[in-house]
Amino acid sequence: MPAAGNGLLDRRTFMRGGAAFAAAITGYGISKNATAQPLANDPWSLTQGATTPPYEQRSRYESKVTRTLTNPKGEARVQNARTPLQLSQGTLTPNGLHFVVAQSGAPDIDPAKHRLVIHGMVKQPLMFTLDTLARYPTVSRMAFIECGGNSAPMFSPQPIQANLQALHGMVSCSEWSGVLLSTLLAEAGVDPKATWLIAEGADAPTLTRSVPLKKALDDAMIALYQNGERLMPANGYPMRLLLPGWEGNMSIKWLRRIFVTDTPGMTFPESKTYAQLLPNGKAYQFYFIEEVKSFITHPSPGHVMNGPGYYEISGLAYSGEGCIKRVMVSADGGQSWAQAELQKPVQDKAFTRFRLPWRWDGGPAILQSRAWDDAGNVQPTRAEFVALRGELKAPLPPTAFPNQHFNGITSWAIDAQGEVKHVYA
Ligand SMILES: Nc1nc2c(c(=O)[nH]1)N[C@H]1C(S)=C(S)[C@@H](COP(=O)(O)O)O[C@H]1N2
Ligand SMILES: [Mo]
Repeated sequence: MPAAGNGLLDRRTFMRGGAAFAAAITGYGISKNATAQPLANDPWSLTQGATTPPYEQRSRYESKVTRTLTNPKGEARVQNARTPLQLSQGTLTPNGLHFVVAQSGAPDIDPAKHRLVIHGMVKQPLMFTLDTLARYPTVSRMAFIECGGNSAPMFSPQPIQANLQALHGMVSCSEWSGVLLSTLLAEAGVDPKATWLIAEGADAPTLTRSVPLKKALDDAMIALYQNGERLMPANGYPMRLLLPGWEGNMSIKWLRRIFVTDTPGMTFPESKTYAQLLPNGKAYQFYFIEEVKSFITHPSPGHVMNGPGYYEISGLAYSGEGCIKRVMVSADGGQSWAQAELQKPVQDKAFTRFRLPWRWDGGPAILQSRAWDDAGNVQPTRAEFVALRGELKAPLPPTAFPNQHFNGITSWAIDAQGEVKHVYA
């Protein structure tokens, strides 16, 4: 039941269990003493446990599972927090671990005083409070948010030795609930000549971005809840714009204004920070979509392989243009590929978890994943990506943002000692 070279196993026969499964997995759960000896009573089994608090905190043994911060003292410049994807499972990012980009910190907004206005080329300008928004039909959906600068270290000419969190940790996925922007725009009555809107946040630098009206009327949401509770302060409390699948900076947090117009704003951040530089010295002025992408989260740099034998290769795939259709995995640096199992449900513009059984023989291996979406896009190899979009001349620290929108294949090399390293293959 090998499915490809270097120990990749067929997911269908493997998942069914039976003799093949037993042969691969034997030994991990077996103890000679399991039946012979009663379990010892540890102290925690002998006394009353902790009191249930009104709001639960996770186990103190998990306290090292945290975001990494670029500006931990909150100096007057941008703050980034990266999600520990190598320590997570499934497809949903806990609110406390969602990545953050905040140009000047999280404003301490009093929800009772916050207002959202919609004006400009509309029949009827509107102003909303949190309470009035609650009267409108609510929708919920899974959606990833990815910073256009996520994976920027991959532009380095040599592979930067860093963990997944440093390389790809500026993407997270949540269930968002709120009101579709199209519902509010319908009430405002958009002028048929309008083509853009300009969204503005209530934080100090009032980050503004131009959004094509077409996207606003498609699946844009005024998000009020994140994984069932109100938004986290740093993720836009009490309301944010959510543009599923588009570069994160357009999903304006602490949203207070939507100005409907017939021309893009050409605001400072969209001409300076958020234009995609190309090798020929030109730039894409508006570059919205986070393209189809995947990476292996387990194993990944920092994980220690515990001797040869069975492992599950698992990772995340997503596309800003639709649903993930297929993920292929290689254990021999791209010479042969096997199809991974996709965790259901596979949702539009959301994380999809993929898994594949692997028998590591203890020798060198190069693990890669490659994703396809249902809009017909395929994730490029790094070489293909770099040929089109360029790379840097010199390596930069992993926290730099030299360029944006990297979606090429990521490669992890495993050596005979079981160390996992970032390589270009
Ligand atoms: N008002 C406002 N909105 C903002 C930002 C900001 O600094 N201020 N940062 C943007 C950037 S660059 C990104 S990538 C996303 C990140 O969303 P998150 O912090 O909830 O992950 O928010 C965007 N919205
Ligand atoms: Mo961003």
